[in-house]
Formats: sequence, structure tokens, C-alpha cells
Amino acid sequence: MQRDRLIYALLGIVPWATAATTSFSLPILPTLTPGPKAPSIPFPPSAARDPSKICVVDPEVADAGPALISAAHSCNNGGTVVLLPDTTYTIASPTDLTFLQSVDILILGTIVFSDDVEYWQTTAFEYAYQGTHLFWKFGGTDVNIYGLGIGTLDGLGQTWWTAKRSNETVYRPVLFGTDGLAGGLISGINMKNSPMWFNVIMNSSDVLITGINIWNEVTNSSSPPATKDCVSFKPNSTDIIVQNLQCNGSHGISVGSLGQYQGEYDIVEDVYVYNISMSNASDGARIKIWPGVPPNTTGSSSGGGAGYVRNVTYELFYNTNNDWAIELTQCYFASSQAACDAYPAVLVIEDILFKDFYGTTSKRHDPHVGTLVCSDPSVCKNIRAENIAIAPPSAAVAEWVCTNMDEGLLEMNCVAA
Ligand SMILES: *[C@@H]1O[C@H](CO)[C@@H](O)[C@H](O)[C@H]1NC(C)=O
Ligand SMILES: *[C@@H]1O[C@H](CO)[C@@H](O)[C@H](O)[C@H]1NC(C)=O
Ligand SMILES: *[C@@H]1O[C@H](CO)[C@@H](O)[C@H](O)[C@H]1NC(C)=O
Ligand SMILES: *[C@@H]1O[C@H](CO)[C@@H](O)[C@H](O)[C@H]1NC(C)=O
Ligand SMILES: *[C@@H]1O[C@H](CO)[C@@H](O)[C@H](O)[C@H]1NC(C)=O
Ligand SMILES: *[C@@H]1O[C@H](CO)[C@@H](O)[C@H](O)[C@H]1NC(C)=O
Ligand SMILES: *[C@@H]1O[C@H](CO)[C@@H](O)[C@H](O)[C@H]1NC(C)=O
Ligand SMILES: *[C@@H]1O[C@H](CO)[C@@H](O)[C@H](O)[C@H]1NC(C)=O
Ligand SMILES: CC(=O)N[C@H]1CO[C@H](CO)[C@@H](O)[C@@H]1O
Repeated sequence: MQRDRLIYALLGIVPWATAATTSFSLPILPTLTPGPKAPSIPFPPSAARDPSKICVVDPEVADAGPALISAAHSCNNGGTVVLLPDTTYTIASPTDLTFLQSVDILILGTIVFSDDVEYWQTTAFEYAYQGTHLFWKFGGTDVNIYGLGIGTLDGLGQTWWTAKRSNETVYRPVLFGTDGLAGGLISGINMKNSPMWFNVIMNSSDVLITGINIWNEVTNSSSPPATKDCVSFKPNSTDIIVQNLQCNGSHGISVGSLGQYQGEYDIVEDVYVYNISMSNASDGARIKIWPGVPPNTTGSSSGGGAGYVRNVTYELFYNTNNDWAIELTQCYFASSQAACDAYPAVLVIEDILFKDFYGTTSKRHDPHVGTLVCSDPSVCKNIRAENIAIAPPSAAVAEWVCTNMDEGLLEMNCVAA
């Protein structure tokens, strides 16, 4: 296929002709850079790609998983994997893409994940860490994923939300996940109907996530979505930039929860979240850390984990109808504030900035619009808020529930719990 025709197809002007896809030139890919702030350590450069090394994922296969893996093997080390526009691919088996090395992936069609709930119970990639399950996982070095605003991931969430209603213990996979991704770009992708969280970033560093659009389509009003986080940073994720993202519904952009497991050491560091439009969510920006546990406790999975969350900035955040615009807690699932004060978190939070927050919360906690809870000042340092213009839907003055905070650093109207 000629490049011009591909570009027209991208624009939706020329309907896509399926089979005749053996040869075409790649569209010009946008140069995407983090902004306005650069990462603390510059991202490692992405190696040049060979424009003639193109691996089209066969649109005819019943299960695109093996076809995608095979295309990625063929195009690894300098090529580009293409999922064609105007094409629906179905991934129907666990797809391990953690071997990637200097490869681009163009998702220009729609990837649907089979909704065989029973099948995925035993086959999805499973992580002991918070029972996370994945249909597919990305890892490796220097991996750029482009959706160019048209590529779409569809988790067929409704089936899963209904299944969850009838069986509380059903595992539901996360729509997109990285595990061990060192250097990469995730861009221009529409993500809809996730069974569970939309994105989970684990064991990853030097990743730019930009231009992602997230929403759910509800077809059964008796089984509303229970999709949790829009983007969630899990252990050992550093130097991550998330920008220009729109999310409708969810639990917000979340660091954690972390510190759940005694004996583990979890790190989230140098995360910059910029220009987010969040609507209809339980939270806009969120950081959740488990408290400590009483001495002589062993093997706790309800707090006491060590590590730190350091240098996380949320800047330019538009809120519409979120229950809390900001929720920071170091007493996640504590039985009471007194219990949390008695056994403060082991995992330290420091150098956090919330800046340029706009919009209106939902009426859920009106006139309260956010909550910030530390367990002890010694493990919760330099938490700042600047230029926060958040209003509750009533005409009341916005109130922030602040507990154990250094209120001098918060440009907010703090009130006691
Ligand atoms: C904090 O992270 C931001 C964004 O990644 C970076 O620009 C800045 O240099 C980091 N600050 C420190 C002190 O490392
Ligand atoms: C809609 O959801 C309800 C409640 O979960 C469930 O009983 C029903 O079977 C669902 N309907 C369809 C068509 O899936
Ligand atoms: C609920 O889901 C779990 C996990 O898949 C499964 O082990 C269990 O048998 C299911 N229970 C029912 C009643 O279907
Ligand atoms: C991170 O990497 C470790 C070591 O390779 C692995 O055991 C773990 O499952 C990965 N993911 C998470 C969430 O810890
Ligand atoms: C995270 O990094 C720390 C420090 O490098 C290490 O001790 C820990 O095992 C890592 N955790 C995971 C889940 O990889
Ligand atoms: C914010 O992101 C939106 C896309 O969600 C984009 O249209 C807009 O230009 C971005 N604004 C800034 C200031 O970067
Ligand atoms: C946002 O989500 C709500 C609830 O799921 C839905 O009713 C609404 O149509 C969505 N809006 C957009 C623009 O996707
Ligand atoms: C929020 O949800 C309502 C319906 O619940 C919907 O009308 C609205 O479009 C959603 N807002 C956005 C920005 O998607
Ligand atoms: C029964 C037991 O192991 N008690 C120990 C609990 O922890 C304190 C302080 O760490 C020790 O002094 C006790 O001996």
C-alpha cells in the first residue's frame, strides 16, 4: 500500500482495503516529547527504526495474540509492528510482550479482548501484588506504542462488570500493563470498557504516556462499571511522565496503593502528571499508602511495607464531577485515625506537589472537595499544594480535610476531619 493511501485511510477518507496490505510505507510518526517539564534524567534515546522493516499483524486470524507475538519477534531490533486501521483484532489468549527491544508498535485498528470470563480466570498473567491480572503485558527496552488518536483498546467491560456482580471473587484483567519496561512511549490510544483498572505501570522507568483517552460505555444499567484506576503506578516505577490525558469515570490517577506487604520495599519516584481532564471519577489525583502494623506482626498484607514515594507532581488538572479532587492518604484501610497515628506508615511520602487544579467536584462530600491524611510528619514530608481552584457544586466555600499535614505548605482551606 502506498503511503498516501495509508494516510487517507488514517483520516477515514478512503475505506480500508483489507487483504492488499503486503507492502506500504509508514505514516510519519509524530515526535512526542514530555512537556513542560523534562524528566529528571533525560529519557534514553530511541534507536533509529528501519523504515522497510514492517510487520503487519495478520487481520484474518481468530486470535491476534500469537500473531502479535510473532510480528513482534520478526520486527524486534529496529522494526515496526502494524495493526491495520479499520480492522478489529481479537486477543483471545495471554500475550507476553516483555521481550521487546527497539521496536515501534502502531495500533491503528481496534484490539478487543475476548470476554470469556472463565477462560481468563486461569490464563491471565497473575501478580501476587494486589491480585493484578493482565490479558497482555509489555516490557523490554525502547518500545514506542503509537495509536495516532485512532487506535483503540476495548476490554468488553460490560461482561466483566456483570460477572463481578454475580461473583465477587471473579478476577478481572487490567486493560493495559507494563512490567519491566525500560524506556518507551505509550501514545494516542483510546481505551474503553476496561474490566478493571485501565493502566498499570509496574517495574518500569523512563516511560512517557501521552494523549490517552479513556471511557466506559454502559449497556446494562444494572451492572455499572467498577473499573478503578485510570492510571496506576505500582512498585518500582520511576521517571514516568503522564500528560494530555482525558478520563471519564474511574478512581483517578493513582500512586499505589503501596506499602501493603510487610517485608517488601516499593519505590515510586520522579513521576510527573501534567494536563489531565478527569471527570465522573471517585478521585482526581490520588496517593494511597498503607499504615504501619503493631510491633511483632509478621507477614502482614494489610500494611507495614517499606519504601518511598518521592518527587511526584500533579500539574494542570481539570476536575468535573469527581468526588475528591485530591485524595492523599497514608492511612489506607486503617481501622481509625488513632490506629494509624499509633502505627505510622513505614513507607515514606516526600516532595509531592499539586499545582493548578481547576474545576468542580461532585456533590458527594460537598462542601469538602479533597482530603489529605498523613500518619506522622516524620514519614510524610514536603507535601505542597499551589493554585488550587476547586469548588464544590453548592455555593459553599471549598473545604479540604487535612490531618497531620504541614498546613503552611498547602494553599487550601484546611479543616479538621
Ligand atoms: C522530579 O521529577 C521531575 C519530573 O520527572 C524532574 O523534572 C525533576 O528534576 C525531579 N526532581 C528531582 C529533585 O529529582
Ligand atoms: C444486567 O445486569 C444484571 C445485574 O448484574 C444481570 O442480572 C443481568 O443478567 C444483566 N443483563 C445482561 C443482558 O447481561
Ligand atoms: C467465582 O469466581 C471464582 C474465581 O474465578 C471461582 O473460583 C468460583 O468458582 C466462582 N464462584 C461461582 C459461584 O461461580
Ligand atoms: C517486578 O519484577 C519482579 C522481579 O523481576 C517480579 O517478581 C514482579 O512480579 C514484577 N512485578 C511486580 C508488580 O512486582
Ligand atoms: C524494587 O526495588 C527495590 C530496590 O531496588 C528492591 O529491593 C525490590 O525488590 C524491588 N521490588 C520489585 C517488586 O521489583
Ligand atoms: C492538554 O491535553 C489536551 C488533550 O487531552 C490537548 O488538546 C491540549 O492541547 C493540552 N493542553 C496543554 C496545555 O498541553
Ligand atoms: C462518561 O461516563 C458516563 C458513565 O459511565 C457515561 O454515561 C457517559 O456517556 C460518558 N461520557 C462520555 C463523554 O464518554
Ligand atoms: C460524566 O457523566 C455524565 C453522565 O453520568 C455524562 O453526561 C458526562 O458526559 C460525563 N462527563 C464527561 C466529561 O465525560
Ligand atoms: C513476644 C515478643 O516477641 N515481644 C517483642 C515485641 O517487640 C518488642 C519491641 O520490638 C520486644 O521488646 C518484645 O520482646
